[in-house]
Amino acid sequence: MSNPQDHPAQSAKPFRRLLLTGAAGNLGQVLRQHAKPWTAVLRLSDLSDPGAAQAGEEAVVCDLADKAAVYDMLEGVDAVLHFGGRSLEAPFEQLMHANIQGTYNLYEAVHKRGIRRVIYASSSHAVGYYPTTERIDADSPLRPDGLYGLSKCFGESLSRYYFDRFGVETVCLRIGSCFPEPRNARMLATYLSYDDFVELVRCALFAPRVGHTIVYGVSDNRINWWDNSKAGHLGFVARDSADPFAERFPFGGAWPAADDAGNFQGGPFILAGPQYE
Ligand code: NAI
Ligand code: 15L
Repeated sequence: MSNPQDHPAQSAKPFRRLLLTGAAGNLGQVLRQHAKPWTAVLRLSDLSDPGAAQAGEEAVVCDLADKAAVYDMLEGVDAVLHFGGRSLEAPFEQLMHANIQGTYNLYEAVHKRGIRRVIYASSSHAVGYYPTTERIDADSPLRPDGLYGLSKCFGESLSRYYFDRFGVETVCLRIGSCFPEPRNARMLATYLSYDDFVELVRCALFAPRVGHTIVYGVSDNRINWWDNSKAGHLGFVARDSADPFAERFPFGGAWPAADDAGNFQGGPFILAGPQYE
């Protein structure tokens, strides 16, 4: 692995080396396009090959569940953008491997390497069992809507512990639905545009002090379930909105039954969890 001093032309950048996990995934690819001004070297990591490293990049194929490999991968890193892992509901063993063991390995290595800050891709599914009629904030008790959401609760609590015990700062991004455009009526509330997403990550990385912060990753949508007033210190201001897409998803007059998944913020994830007879 190269040394930051090997890149003197880029030494004016704020960070010497940032690690991006999940670099081959959807959001990892978005960040790869935008993170270069932040760091002399962007270390790209994933289970899948993130593709050839370009100028100012390094590529490391690594399974987050491999503790020794994760420790090696964190050598020389200043801060971590942690976007790797299972991103949907899945059998527990898979979530355990990637999201629970993987995130634990990451924080252990972060602490042992003396790294001061992690931006952690949590999910709104950590709180997906709140009804859509309720507005929640960073202090609302966790209400996961499945095993995937539960694995994100683990990451949030793990990062809380590593801050309280060791002072490792984390911003937990409870991302809503980050795609090029909203895909359904639920996303009129949960949509996060790519531009707003990159700005949120930038704010989380560069705010002078973050301690342990929970922030909802959501654009400035008129339908608004999430109150970000406790994350004002990040300075994040969403510029985009799902509202221009609203006419694509008109209300059809079909009121959901009281126990319908559509009544919950997690929407279809509620029905994607383990099924019992
Ligand atoms: P994605 O599924 O496209 O990317 C995840 C990446 O993690 C993949 O490239 C995969 O190969 C990698 N990965 C999986 N298991 C791994 C392991 N054991 N070791 C190393 N790498 C592993 O997901 P996406 O959409 O890019 O999401 C990124 C993160 O953001 C995920 O943690 C996801 O839970 C979170 N998130 C995303 C949202 C969205 O709207 N895209 C919403 C809420 C949370
Ligand atoms: C998530 O947590 C997923 O990672 C993402 O793929 C979307 O499904 C998103 O939630 C959502 O709720 O739309």
